[in-house]
Amino acid sequence: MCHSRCRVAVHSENGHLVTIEEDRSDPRVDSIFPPTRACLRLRGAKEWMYHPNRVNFPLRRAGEKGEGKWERISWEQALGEIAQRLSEIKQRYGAESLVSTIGTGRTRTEYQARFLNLFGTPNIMGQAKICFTPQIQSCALMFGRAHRHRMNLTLEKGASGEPFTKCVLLVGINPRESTLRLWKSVLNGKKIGVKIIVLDPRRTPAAELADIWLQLRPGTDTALLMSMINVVIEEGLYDKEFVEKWCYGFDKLAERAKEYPPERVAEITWVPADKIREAARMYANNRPATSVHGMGSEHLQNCIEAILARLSLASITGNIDILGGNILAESPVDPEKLSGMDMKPDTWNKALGDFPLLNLAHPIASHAGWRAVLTEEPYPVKAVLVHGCNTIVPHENARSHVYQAIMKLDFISVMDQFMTPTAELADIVMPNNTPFERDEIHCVPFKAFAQPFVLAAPRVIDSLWESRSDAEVFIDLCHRLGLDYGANTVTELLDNILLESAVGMSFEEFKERGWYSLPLSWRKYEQGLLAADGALGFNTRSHGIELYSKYLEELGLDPMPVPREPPESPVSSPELAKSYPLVLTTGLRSPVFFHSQYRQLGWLREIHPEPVVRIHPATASKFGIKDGDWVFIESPRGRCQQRAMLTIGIDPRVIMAEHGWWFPEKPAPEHGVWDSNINLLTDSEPPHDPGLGSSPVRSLLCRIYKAGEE
Ligand SMILES: Nc1nc2c(c(=O)[nH]1)N[C@H]1C(S)=C(S)[C@@H](COP(=O)(O)OP(=O)(O)OC[C@H]3O[C@@H](n4cnc5c(=O)[nH]c(N)nc54)[C@H](O)[C@@H]3O)O[C@H]1N2
Ligand SMILES: Nc1nc2c(c(=O)[nH]1)N[C@H]1C(S)=C(S)[C@@H](COP(=O)(O)OP(=O)(O)OC[C@H]3O[C@@H](n4cnc5c(=O)[nH]c(N)nc54)[C@H](O)[C@@H]3O)O[C@H]1N2
Ligand SMILES: [Mo]
Repeated sequence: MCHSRCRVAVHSENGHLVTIEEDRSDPRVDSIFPPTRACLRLRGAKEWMYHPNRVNFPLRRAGEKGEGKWERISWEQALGEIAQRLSEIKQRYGAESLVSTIGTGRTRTEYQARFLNLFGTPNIMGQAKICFTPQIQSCALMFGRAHRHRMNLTLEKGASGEPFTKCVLLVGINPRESTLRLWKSVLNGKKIGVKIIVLDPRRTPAAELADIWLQLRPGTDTALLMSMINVVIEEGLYDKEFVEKWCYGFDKLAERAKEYPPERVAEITWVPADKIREAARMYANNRPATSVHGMGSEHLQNCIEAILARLSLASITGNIDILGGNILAESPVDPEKLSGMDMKPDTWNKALGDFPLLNLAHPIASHAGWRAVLTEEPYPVKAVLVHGCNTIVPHENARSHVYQAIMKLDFISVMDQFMTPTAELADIVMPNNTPFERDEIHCVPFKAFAQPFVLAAPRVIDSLWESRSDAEVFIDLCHRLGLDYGANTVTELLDNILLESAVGMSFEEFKERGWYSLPLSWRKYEQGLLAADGALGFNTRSHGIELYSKYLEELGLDPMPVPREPPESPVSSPELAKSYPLVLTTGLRSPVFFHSQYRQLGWLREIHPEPVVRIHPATASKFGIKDGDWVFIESPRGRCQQRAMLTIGIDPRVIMAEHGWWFPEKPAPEHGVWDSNINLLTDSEPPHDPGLGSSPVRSLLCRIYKAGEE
């Protein structure tokens, strides 16, 4: 019910799902995938599957677009019509005039990419630009390979009785809500004396546990991390031998870091200088240290810098690819086999948006796709296939950009389990089954973001009503369009992928085994296991860790992290700040929701019934707001309402609002999507991260007032 890939056991009886529980069946796997207790979302699984409002049959729009009138049709009609519309549009405008949206990974992304490749369009569109792709690409730039924290392993006691990892740096991540397995490891680590440093503007559960909590101003992560680098270098706390042998560009980085002494950075970030020093010393003196970041530092227009700064800090302290540090990842499955990513260069050259670091394996930026619909530049986009994305909720500038674009399209189909406000705007809606009703394997489909394991997730019951999986739809569409998908059934597809991978068995066999993992290894750079040519070192141009990126330099981008103010902030736009005096950050994860999902499940909704905006009591009293009041939050682009929660856990100059809100119980077709949707306030326009197209949804300006008093 999310993309965490937790390990649980699911039971059925007579074709009905009955229980979901901790999986204790195979102790051999426990150190690789510790069994997880069913999370709150999983406790809503039965209600989700058997919900009376699930979309059970294909539907065709019967009235005007967005009017909410539908007629039931057969799958034959639905897929026949989609195939026909797509061929017409391809003939008239070219294959690239088809765009497909993906949401965050839900195991189907790769099947969609394969279809689009075959159809001839490079335009798979999503939020990857602000979700993990910045991390994937930063790692690729510095190491030529992704790193993954393996804290479940490294926070356990080693043979000597000591934990492998001595210090954990958490940058803009709130694992208790978003990443349960990591949270479990952090709790374990705390018990055995691992030092914890947290960078977060909010007093999160992790900040509560932390030895040092750095409460920074949103959007200033790069400055803070550069200052930690400054201290580590100035005080000689870095790993000289490792730097000399394996890092490229240290002197240049040192020179840049000199510009960010703690006293100067204290003014930028609001974090006292002595705390910055203390954190830098704690991180450097407790080795091995591992670090991880979340969306706090990716949802920024300068996200690549923040991540490069974190990775630079990890590199100069010698914490790369060692047990207890940041381990470089490998994947048992060739991701190109999974997605069929053998796109022709002339197709790829047509990809929308000019962001050189969103490469082949990654989707185009959502705003680039929607802009092409609205402006028909650089070419017209006429059709959109929506799979796994409630687009008018998670995408920036939801109404004047995304909604307007959808209304202008010649054709849009949506596949979902529910009639979301996005599905309500479709020409054709297809009923999607849930993961309990389909055969799947779970692995991470991107080369630079590999995880060493594959999990089997066989179906527990047959698909309910007429629902189908996304993979089935893409295989069928290929047949109708005369394209060779490479498999006629989902089982055949999974067999092909598994047999060609290190797993080496059919899905039938694999599902009995349940999992496969490569053994972990470290210090691969000393063994010639990373560079493509087998040389010692890393898979980069210099064969070193590129603290100074030759590739960024070639692209005309800054080769090293440089702190840049968010485009909208009290510092960069003081005039605007006079009427929008508060810093707004958006998107805290809720344990009962996955983005815009599950709000129709009473079982979960009772726990989190309404959208909440966190406000400091001093700020609230200044604006005449009491705890529990509905307040308008307004930016220069729009406004929405959320309920005030007063907390001293944030700075009085900052407020934090939730994303993902619509109200399935409010009348169709809008379902209240314009009431509390924070993406009415975010911006789809430049400046974006020049390499990735990222937008600053964590750092904007806003004002607030009590609803009814505007
Ligand atoms: N239950 C649940 N789990 C999820 C999801 C979900 O919707 N529900 N979504 C999944 C997805 S797709 C993602 S991407 C992950 C995200 O996982 P996280 O990154 O943990 O997500 P958030 O809680 O949104 O943000 C993390 C922290 O960033 C802080 N923050 C805000 N602004 C800034 C800033 O400028 N700098 C820094 N350093 N911190 C800042 C916030 O206070 C928050 O505590 O969660 C995944 N897990
Ligand atoms: N302001 C702001 N905006 C944000 C964020 C933020 O923090 N702040 N977070 C961003 C991030 S990190 C992310 S990842 C995105 C998330 O954005 P999305 O992943 O697009 O999330 P949802 O809007 O929940 O859309 C998912 C839809 O897919 C449906 N669905 C679930 N499983 C399947 C499936 O297997 N197949 C199909 N066809 N449909 C399925 C669900 O019912 C739901 O309607 O949002 C981004 N937007
Ligand atoms: Mo995400």
